[in-house]
Amino acid sequence: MNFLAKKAGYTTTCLALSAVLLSTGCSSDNPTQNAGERTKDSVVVDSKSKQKNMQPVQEITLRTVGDEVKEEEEEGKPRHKHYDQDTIEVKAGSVVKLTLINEGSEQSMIHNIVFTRAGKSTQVALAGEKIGAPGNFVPADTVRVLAASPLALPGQTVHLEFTAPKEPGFFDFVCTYPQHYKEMKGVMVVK
Ligand SMILES: [Cu+2]
Repeated sequence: MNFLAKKAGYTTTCLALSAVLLSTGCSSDNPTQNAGERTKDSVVVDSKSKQKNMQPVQEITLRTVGDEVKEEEEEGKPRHKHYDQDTIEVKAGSVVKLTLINEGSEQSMIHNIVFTRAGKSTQVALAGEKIGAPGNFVPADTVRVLAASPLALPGQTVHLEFTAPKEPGFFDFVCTYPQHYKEMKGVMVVK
């Protein structure tokens, strides 16, 4: 935006404000104030045209449901632990704000969510087991691990924020609490 356009926009704001407040305090002589007010305008008035330039934010809620399968229930309706979605779609390069709600009730239903490179979730989970509880069962492996949430105890909710990869592709997600990776996993599609 060139200076003239900026100034024109600011003047319009001044006129609008003056009409409402009967204020004569608008002055174009103060560039700092001008810039500040333009920023506010951009968010409130001009949000649609600005959105293209902003990093998109994507909010995702995932629940962990079910407990351990008891032997007598295996034939009937299994209620083993799992994420309520096995596929997540995110926009490439977006800020992902993920909420993980642990709806399990048994003591061993401690969960997290760890995003890994495609096909690496089991490796990461097994490496996480060795790290143990002090390290939240997440290996310090920035090559295979993209992002990891804290652990959520039964009934707890935890949050994780990360930037999705810029290139479209597939990633895995998995719970790295010991032995949970067999049932608790899914795929993140970056579009
Ligand atoms: Cu788990």
